[in-house]
Amino acid sequence: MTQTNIQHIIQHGSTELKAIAQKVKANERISDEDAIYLYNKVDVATCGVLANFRREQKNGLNTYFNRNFHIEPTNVCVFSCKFCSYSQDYKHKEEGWELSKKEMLDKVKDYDGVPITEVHIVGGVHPKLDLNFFAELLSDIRAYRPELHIKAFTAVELDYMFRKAKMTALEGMQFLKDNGLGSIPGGGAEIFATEIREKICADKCDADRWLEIHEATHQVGLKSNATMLYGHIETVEHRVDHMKRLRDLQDKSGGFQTFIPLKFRNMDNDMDNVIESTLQEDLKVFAIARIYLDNFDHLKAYWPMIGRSTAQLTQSFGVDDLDGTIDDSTKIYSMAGAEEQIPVLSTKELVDLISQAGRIPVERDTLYNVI
Ligand code: V47
Ligand code: SF4
Repeated sequence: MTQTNIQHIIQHGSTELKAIAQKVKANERISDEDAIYLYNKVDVATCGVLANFRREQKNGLNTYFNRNFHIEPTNVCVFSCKFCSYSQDYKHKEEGWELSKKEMLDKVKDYDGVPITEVHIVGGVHPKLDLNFFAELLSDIRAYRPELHIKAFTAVELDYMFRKAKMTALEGMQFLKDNGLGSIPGGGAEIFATEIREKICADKCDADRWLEIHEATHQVGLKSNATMLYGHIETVEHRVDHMKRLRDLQDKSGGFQTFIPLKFRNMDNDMDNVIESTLQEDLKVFAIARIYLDNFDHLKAYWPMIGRSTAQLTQSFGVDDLDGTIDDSTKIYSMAGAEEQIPVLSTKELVDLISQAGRIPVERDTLYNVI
């Protein structure tokens, strides 16, 4: 079916579209101009056909999920990203929370006997919680449940910890790895272009530093993910530039596992005047990412943010990963107006959701080993 569809595009598309479709069919890389052409001139359904072809080349009919839970150590944050509905600055700490190491370890203990494989730890950048605090947290979790994979800390949190500890990115990553860190999530990337960062997240680490920390992560032998916050004030050129920088680093270091487009939500933040993207645009973002990022094995739709039915639909637009079963502590999205206000899906519900969309549910661990 996908063969027939792509052949149809090759026969009947515009000259530019034919050339793009031929590249996809031959498993070749598309250019930045090709990606911009797809955004500006090609309808969402056609982008979907091309993305699905690439998805099935890479992952067949499999859609991956994992069993994980989240810990958010604090929502106190020294930075002031305009899109963030979640952080409290340090002066207004009474509105914020801050968990002790014991409280976080107790959250891990709550999952005793539950077959989870990953804990995902991300939060605000607290001025008092330093590298040693988090290294101790990692080693406490590792000592308590050694087989649990710890995916923790965005490059933004790591940048702050390493600067305060006066360590290079490489030293810091090695230190955290030695203490039990298993991989790092993809947050904090937003949109790399300086002119956009200056407007939406001026005070946190810039693109070069984000990329440096991910490169160091890969150099010490750990994997990471990459995100892109889209659907606010960026242009399609900014999106392509963002993906280009990721694709270039991936060529060099090879440690990215998954790309995760994050749809901007406008509730209760300083960008509540920005209209959210349409479903068509969301699907195009996924599809073009799948086509463009030929050296990323996986494309993830984070279902708590976009909702269950859109998550089902994205599987026909390049997505092969729906993240996991997640408990309700993922406040960064619910506070910004995510579809799923209490994001809990049992493994059976997630499996059914994937099967209903005509895909094969495959449970994975963080490193995509099949369970
Ligand atoms: O960097 C904050 C985003 C990210 C809003 O690696 C918002 O597996 C939309 O990166 N609307 C942090 N998005 C979370 C993150 C993540 C999530 C799931 C899986 C993984 C992974 C990583 O949340 C931030 C920012 O881009 N965010 N506010 C908002 N209003
Ligand atoms: Fe802080 Fe992250 Fe929110 Fe930015 S997005 S203000 S770094 S918690």
